Amino acid sequence: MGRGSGETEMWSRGVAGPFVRRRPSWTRRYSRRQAIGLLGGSLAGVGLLSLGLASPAKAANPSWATITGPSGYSIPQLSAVRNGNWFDLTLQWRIVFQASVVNHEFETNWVLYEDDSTSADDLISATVEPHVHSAYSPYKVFIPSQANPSNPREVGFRETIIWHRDDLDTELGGEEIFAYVRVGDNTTNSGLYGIRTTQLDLSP
Ligand SMILES: [Ca+2]
Ligand SMILES: [Ca+2]
Repeated sequence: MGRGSGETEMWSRGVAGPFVRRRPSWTRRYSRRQAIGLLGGSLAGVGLLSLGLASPAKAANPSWATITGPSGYSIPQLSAVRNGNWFDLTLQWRIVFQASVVNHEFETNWVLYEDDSTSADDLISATVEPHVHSAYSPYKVFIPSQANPSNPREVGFRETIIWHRDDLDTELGGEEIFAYVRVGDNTTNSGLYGIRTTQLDLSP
């Protein structure tokens, strides 16, 4: 799975700048999926485990790279454009590598979640035809010195994938949508490290 309708392009930009974190919502809400019995907390927990983020040590930048945002942003940026019942979710991220690893092979992708303060976060797969796909975007495999020969320490990504409003609507009230951007060094079999993106407040 995971093909989706995403488009990928590689690009590079300048230095990152300041980022203002949104205030979290403290409003208690009940999961729509829990209410109608489709998805319990245990399933969401499986998603977290398979993400490899159950281990806190991995929910961070590795020593050999920094996952950052596009030009002007210090963390990956998630944005949405609504088209009727569908949302185009776009993720922009950039990975800044240590000079010693620019000839290694890496993989990167992202995974979409809905923040839930009262149970495990919901992993959001796309189940509505014709854009059925995994919550995990397809892996992009690359070698920095080949992906960006003029500046191999920085490789940028931009990807747009479609979700239906019914999949994004995981609870009563609005949704706190975010993603983890993940990177792993295939040359050293480092495992995956993940950085959380900005949060989108949607009302799908
Ligand atoms: Ca929530
Ligand atoms: Ca909702």
